This record gives sequence, C-alpha cells and structure tokens, in this order.
Amino acid sequence: MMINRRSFVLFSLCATAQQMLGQNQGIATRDVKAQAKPAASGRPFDAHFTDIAKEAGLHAPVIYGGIEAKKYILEANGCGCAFIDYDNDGWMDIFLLSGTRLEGDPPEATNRLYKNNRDGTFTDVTDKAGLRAVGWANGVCVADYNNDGFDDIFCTYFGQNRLYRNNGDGTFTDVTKQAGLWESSSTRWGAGCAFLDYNRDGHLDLFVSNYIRFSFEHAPAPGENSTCNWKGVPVNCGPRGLPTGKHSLYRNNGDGTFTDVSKQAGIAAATESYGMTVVAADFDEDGWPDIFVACDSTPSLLFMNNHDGTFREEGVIRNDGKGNFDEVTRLAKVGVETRFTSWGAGLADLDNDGYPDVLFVTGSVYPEVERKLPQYPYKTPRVLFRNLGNGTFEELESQAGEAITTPHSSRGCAFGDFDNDGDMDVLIVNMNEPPSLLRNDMKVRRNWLKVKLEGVKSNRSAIGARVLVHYAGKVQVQAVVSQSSYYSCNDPRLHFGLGASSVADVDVHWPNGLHEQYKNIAANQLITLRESSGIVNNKGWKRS
Ligand SMILES: [Ca+2]
Ligand SMILES: [Ca+2]
Ligand SMILES: [Ca+2]
Ligand SMILES: [Ca+2]
Repeated sequence: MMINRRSFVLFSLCATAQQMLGQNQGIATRDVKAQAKPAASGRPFDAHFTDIAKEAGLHAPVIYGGIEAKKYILEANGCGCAFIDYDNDGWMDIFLLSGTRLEGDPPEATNRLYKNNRDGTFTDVTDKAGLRAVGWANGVCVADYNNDGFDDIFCTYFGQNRLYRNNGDGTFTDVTKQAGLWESSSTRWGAGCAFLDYNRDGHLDLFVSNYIRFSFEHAPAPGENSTCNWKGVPVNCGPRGLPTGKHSLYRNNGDGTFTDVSKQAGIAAATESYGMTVVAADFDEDGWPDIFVACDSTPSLLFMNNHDGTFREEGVIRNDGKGNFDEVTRLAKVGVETRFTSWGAGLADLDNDGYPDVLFVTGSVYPEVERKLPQYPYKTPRVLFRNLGNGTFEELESQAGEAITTPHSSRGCAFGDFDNDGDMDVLIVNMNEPPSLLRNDMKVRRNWLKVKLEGVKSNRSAIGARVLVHYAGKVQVQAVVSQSSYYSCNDPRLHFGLGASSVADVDVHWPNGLHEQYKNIAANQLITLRESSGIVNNKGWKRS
C-alpha cells in the first residue's frame, strides 16, 4: 500500500478525532496517557471564534435521547450536520440532523434546513423544503447523485435511511423507495455514508457503514454486565458486547436507481466492525477512489479499489498505540490532549497562514457520570491545535476565542465559510442544545483561495477530485468528499490559506482521470472550474 505516513495521518484526522486519541476501548475510555505539553510559542493567533448561533437564528435544540441519563447507546452517539448550498445562490445553507427521545417524539425533534439570508442570519425552511423527519438520524452526506446541478441529501438512520432528491425549486422529495434504497430491517443502524464513483462511470455510487445491530428487546440495561459500567457507574452498554454491523455499497444505475452490490464488490465480507464515519478518496493516487471507514472499538477499515468493481480490505488500522499513527501524533505534539471524548474533527487553515490547523469537538457519552464523578463532566470544550509550520502543533484555548473554551457535549461538526468572507467558520452539533455556529473573525487579513469544481464527464459534484495548490514553494492537497469529520459534510468549496502569497498555481485531478493545470491564479477569490472548460462564472457569488 502506498499510503505514506503523512497522508495517513491527514485522512485519519479528517475521519474522526477518535483515531487520534488511539482509543482501543471504545468511546468510553480516556485512559490514554497525555504527552507532556511543550512551552508556549508566544506567537499570536489571528483567527478568533465567536458562537453566533443565537443571533443567526439557529434556535432549535438538536434533540438526542435523554438529557440527564442515557439508557441505550442509541441515545449517546448523536448525529452530524452539513453545509449545503441547496438553492445554488452561492451562500452555504445549513442542514442539521436530529434524534428523538425514547418516551416519544418531542415537537422540536426533526432534521432542519436553514436558508442563508446572506446577512449573517438564517431562516428555518424545513417545512417549505419538505424535509421534516423524525427518527434516530446519524450521518449525512451531500452530493448531486443525479447530475442535475442541485445537491441532494442522504441521511442514515437507526432503521430506514433516506435519500432526498433536490427538485431545484427549494423543495426536496424523499425518493428512498423509488431509488431502490429501501431496506426494512428494524435492527439496522445506518452510521456513516459517502457518495463516490467507484466504477468511474460518471454516476455517484453510495457507501453506507453500519454501526451495530441494535434492538430494544435485546439491548442490555445499564449496569447489566461489564460492558455497561464506566469507572463503577452503571451506564449504557456498548458497542462492545453488541452484534457488529455490516456495510453496504450501492451502484448508481444512472437512471435514478441504485443496486446493492455489497456482495460482489467484496464489501459484505467485512462483518466484524462497528462502522462509523466514511471517507472516500483516492488514498494511493492510482486514480480510483478507495473507502476508509472509521470504526469504534474495532480496527478501522480501508477498502482499496481493484479497478474492476471490487475492493480489497487492507485497513487493519489498529488503535493499539504501537503503529505509525500514534508515533506521528506524538511527533506532531498533538498527543498532549487526551482528556476528552472526541468526535467531529477537521484539518482547516483557520488563520490563513498557509498551514492547516486541527480543530475537534468533544463531549462525554454518559451525562449521568458527572453526578458521581464530577471530574468527568458531560460537557467539555472544543480543542484547537494551530499548526506552527515546523511539523508541530500547539494547543490554543482562550487565545482562539470563548467559543473554543465554552463546554458542550458536541458530536458532528462541519467546516465552511458561511459568510463568504474568506475564512473558515465551523458548524457544530450539541446534544440536546441548539447547535453552535463559530464565526471566524480574522485579526490580520492573509491570503486565501477557494476552488469549486464542476464535473462534466466526471460526476457533477466532482466527488473524488484531488486539488493541489502550489504557493511560495509549498503545496497543499485536498480532495472533494461528501462526508468527513463525524457523520458530517463540509462546504464543497475547497479552501486554501496562502499566507503572504498573492498568487497560486492550481492542479486538478478530475475523478475520471483528466489532469488540468491553472497558473498564476490571483488570491482572495473563489474560482469555479468546469472540467475541460476552465474557469467559469461563480454561481451567485461574484469574483472579487
Ligand atoms: Ca444558499
Ligand atoms: Ca441532484
Ligand atoms: Ca458510478
Ligand atoms: Ca467566514
């Protein structure tokens, strides 16, 4: 396998911060020994985050299971969120998943779509868009599966997953049944999902990971056995001791329908894992997309594409603290923080200095524990590591803003630029609270470039494309993906901080193999590149 250590650490980080903590005991354990903290660099950090969710109109709580205690693991893991420009006006809208409660559905329990009003506020358009839905939702992935120019939404659930086709007029239609994605299994727990074009026919296929097979009848009660205790406190059981999920690959037939090809593609053979977030990208750079599944308590999975419609599983990324991964974590000085249970994560250049930083969100799965053990709170802060540009990272707390240090029990998070001002903002799911929207206010303006891709021969969303940006003797690489972080989907416009460079060269490797180069692109703008045509007008947002 050609994955080098560096790319390995990068995609693992993007998949889920849980990997970074080397947790081998499931999300319930935080016994990894922290690395000693180096002395502070004393360098100023020019990004500053303020949680503006309330002012922006994101009032509704994300309902997810019990508030004071969680009887089942079903209530504990929470859900993801997405930046999606559903109306193609050039401004990122927000899609938030939701769970419900064991005792019945509260009126607030629904997925929600918020339209960006382009003035720092959002309007809840859930009902108008036809997206009101109640259930235990988990993951979301966004892409234009039918190549009509409007991004569609797939959500995973405990129970039946859902595919929503964007009708292009502000409404969506639930097309799960007609698309052939209806699978009535009452114990299936859909977890991560990703669109990818694994057979390179220009039509996006769909991978879905499953977490555990769960049923209320068979689930043990808190405290019932050794997997249902945490430091002596009876808690919800699992995932250990519960039956593993199996994963699914659906081939897009190009006519709005999908066929389950899990068996013939070699996906169904991997049965011993608790699958979570899915990231599909070309990890060995052979031009064919591969699939990474971040798993909980079991080795993560890496399905490498054989170019003939099948995959071979090469993952066996053991979180045993002995592999390269942990070694790199420590070399990068990211191992100083092991206090929290970590969920959504991303590598994004938050201060536009040309070096991508790391931000992840945290939160315990056991709200009942802190009443007996106050040293293990349910709500914990966000964690931000700024990239010092020398291969090491430095943890920042209040220097990055109060929104970083304020504790929540968070799960999914998505990175994007909701106010189109050239810096990365962050959307975060908080359990049984309204979400957070972290607006980034830069103290010093530095250069940046955004790249949006429009496939023609390749799938319209250009999922699977790889973009290299060259500036000041350095290079950054990003891939277009439909899910990363924890069960979430980022702004599809790739964002590159350029530091002091006012120009950059851009290399695009399109999903179907075309390689295009653009020289001397001016900084501080979004460029939309259409496959084989070059730079075209941005939808909605003017070039600056
Ligand atoms: Ca929009
Ligand atoms: Ca579409
Ligand atoms: Ca395909
Ligand atoms: Ca911004």
